[in-house]
Amino acid sequence: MTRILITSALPYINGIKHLGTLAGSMLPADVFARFQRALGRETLYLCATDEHGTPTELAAAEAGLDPATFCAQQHDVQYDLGRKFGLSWDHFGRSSSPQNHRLTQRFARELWEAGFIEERVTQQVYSNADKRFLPDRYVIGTCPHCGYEAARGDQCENCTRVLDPADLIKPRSAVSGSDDIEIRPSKHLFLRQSLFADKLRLWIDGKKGDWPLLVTSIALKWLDEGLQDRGITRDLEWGVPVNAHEWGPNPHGGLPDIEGLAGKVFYVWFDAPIEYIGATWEWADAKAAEEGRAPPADAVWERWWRGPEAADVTYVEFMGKDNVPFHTVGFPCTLIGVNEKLEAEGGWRPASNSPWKLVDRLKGFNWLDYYGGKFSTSQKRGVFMDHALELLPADYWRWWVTANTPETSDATFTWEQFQAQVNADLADVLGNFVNRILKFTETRFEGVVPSGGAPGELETKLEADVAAKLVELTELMEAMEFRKSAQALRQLWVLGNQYLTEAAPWTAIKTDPARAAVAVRYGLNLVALFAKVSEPFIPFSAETIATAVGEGFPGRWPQPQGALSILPEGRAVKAPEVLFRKVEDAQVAEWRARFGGPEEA
Ligand code: B3M
Ligand code: ZN
Repeated sequence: MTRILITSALPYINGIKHLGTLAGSMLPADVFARFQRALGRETLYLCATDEHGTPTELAAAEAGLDPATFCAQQHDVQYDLGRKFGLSWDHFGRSSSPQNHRLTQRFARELWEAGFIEERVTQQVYSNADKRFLPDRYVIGTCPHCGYEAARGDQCENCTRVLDPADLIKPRSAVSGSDDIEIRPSKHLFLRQSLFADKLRLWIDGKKGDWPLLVTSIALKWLDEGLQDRGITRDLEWGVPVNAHEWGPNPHGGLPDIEGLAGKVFYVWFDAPIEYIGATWEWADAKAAEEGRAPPADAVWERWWRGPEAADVTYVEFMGKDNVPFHTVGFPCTLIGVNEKLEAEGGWRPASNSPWKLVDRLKGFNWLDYYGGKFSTSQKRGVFMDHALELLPADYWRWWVTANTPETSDATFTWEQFQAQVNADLADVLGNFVNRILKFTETRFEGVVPSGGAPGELETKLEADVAAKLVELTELMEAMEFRKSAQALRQLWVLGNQYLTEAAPWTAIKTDPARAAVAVRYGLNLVALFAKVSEPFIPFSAETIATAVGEGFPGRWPQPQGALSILPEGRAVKAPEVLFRKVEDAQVAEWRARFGGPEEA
């Protein structure tokens, strides 16, 4: 039996996420997790807020809060919105958790002991006005290449050239605007990634054909450009302290005090992916606490990550394309380094000294944008998770986003296309079908699944068509082809509608009640089937539909044989309230005005 470990890229703590973030990691991960659970596989779907880094410190300051308070609040906001979107996380953790502090420090120690970490003195921009070091992108000035006056220290937005803050003419702080800045030497730790280049290439080459081309090509491009050693510490206050004792006792150990590193923290991209493991530990601790048990031994959560016990785990990661380098190169380097150290210490021994798992399947996505332009928090362009739920139930968004997953290319959200698609698929096809057959059962069959009558040619054909489509859908879901899966699901719904139109129980009832009974029975079984296969996509509506035909929820993923023999004859059923209201033209006009339209793109 396979176990499935699923993680989606960790949303940054600052700010509510827009539909693009949902499309590019969290939602497909959820669809996949729900599908895997329906198959009966032991599944662990984890996510967390990514809480460290300069943007967090600045956002907290802007909100007038210390980072810890700010993050605690924002974590709850994101957790709540995720739940309302039906994201079925087994745990939604925090990269600032004690568990992640411990793991980050432990991995750093192991890398250090193995000689994979080096001390270097780097030149950093210090702002006297802000009393802080400024990361490259928080230094702005005039681009030496094109003269653009608001170029960022890492890259010029205008001519796209990569810059160093020292290149900028008239540099100033993006935080305060002050030009009272200076270059100061500062000591940092570097992970010697270049040592692992060959191992990485071998590993990534082996994933060709298995991972999307988008993913392997981004990863290989990084390797082709020559793998650079990576700075893994920063001059910030909010984060995992580099000098371990500054944080508190860590039974897993941390780095020794290194001169010149007091008060510094690990780089956010060093500790954030480690939180995938941290969240697993948090999950185990939370579960124990809920059941009134003491925190479990490491082995309890490590069985998802290492040792012979993890041999049956398939680890699947979901992310947007910008995150791919960090997951195919950055995080694997951390783990490969730690694993090499363990190996050097006398070969793998079970559990306590076995290697950590690297990702097995990595699904990367292109962008979902808004009328061909970027979603923008600052310019209030596009739909964000909180507003989306004020307008319409979660399933409308889940359906549209999944059906338009930016897999092979970027996709774009427009209100017009959204309206057309949810009205056609959800209201006209699925909603109408469920409603039609259940209402008819109530008025003509006393609200029970009718018995009697023999299936005929129409039913034989329906069974064959449904079985074939179901096989196709199941394969597409296993392959994580979400856009095509949504298409196959829609085609299943259409098959139901076509059948009902042809079988026309409303006509048959007048002349041949037995024929009408057969058609209604098949129709109701289609409803039950739709509830099961729609669950990963539109879980809230699927539950309503399952309940309408007296089925438990969530159900098991159906087998092609017997897919239309779910309901016992005589079972009482009941038409639900309107499943999907249509999106009206007036609403589209209003929302376009409120959230921005093509004009501003
Ligand atoms: N916090 C999300 C982003 O780039 C970033 C992912 C971290 S995954 C470890 O939007
Ligand atoms: Zn420029």
